[in-house]
Amino acid sequence: MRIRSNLYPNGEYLNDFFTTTLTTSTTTLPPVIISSINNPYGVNWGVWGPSEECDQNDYVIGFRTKLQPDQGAGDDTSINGVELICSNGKRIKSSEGDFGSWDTVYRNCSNGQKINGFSYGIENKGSSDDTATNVIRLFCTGGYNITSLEGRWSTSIIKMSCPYGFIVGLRTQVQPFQNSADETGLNNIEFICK
Ligand SMILES: [Ca+2]
Ligand SMILES: [Ca+2]
Repeated sequence: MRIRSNLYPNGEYLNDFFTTTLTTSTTTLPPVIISSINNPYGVNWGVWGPSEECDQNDYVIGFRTKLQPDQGAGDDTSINGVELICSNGKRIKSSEGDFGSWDTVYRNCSNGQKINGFSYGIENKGSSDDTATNVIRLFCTGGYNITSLEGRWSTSIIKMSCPYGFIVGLRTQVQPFQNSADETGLNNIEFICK
């Protein structure tokens, strides 16, 4: 509070000589990884691909999945890949399995909403034809999910949300080609929140 002092009859005030510039410091929180790796079945076949991120200050606005359709009596793998689209149009993905095909379109949140979580559906281990990941859905900040191609053998669904920030990148774990043994394609996924 500025107090006019009688000691300065010309209206001068001591603080006038010490101009302070307030700097608003922005607290940068560290990135957080949210991952399916601690899934209840211990589904964990394969190796992790590279971590991929949107450009600085961009964020994910949509995605699509790569799905092998139901092979009937043949060996199934269900989801084989996930590709994200960033707010500047850049597309990012980590490793992908060999089977199936990509959704023909990207599934985006409406009105440029950001994404702050995912759900992950997996099949329990132990059948002679395991498939691992069957469902990946993303949560838009408006409170609804976006979906792409999905398999039908999920026996458990996990939901995970960013503790703060929004999804800006990913990494996927994919089982390498087994050469006609029981293939599973994509096993786990992690997202980077910033
Ligand atoms: Ca099958
Ligand atoms: Ca299989």
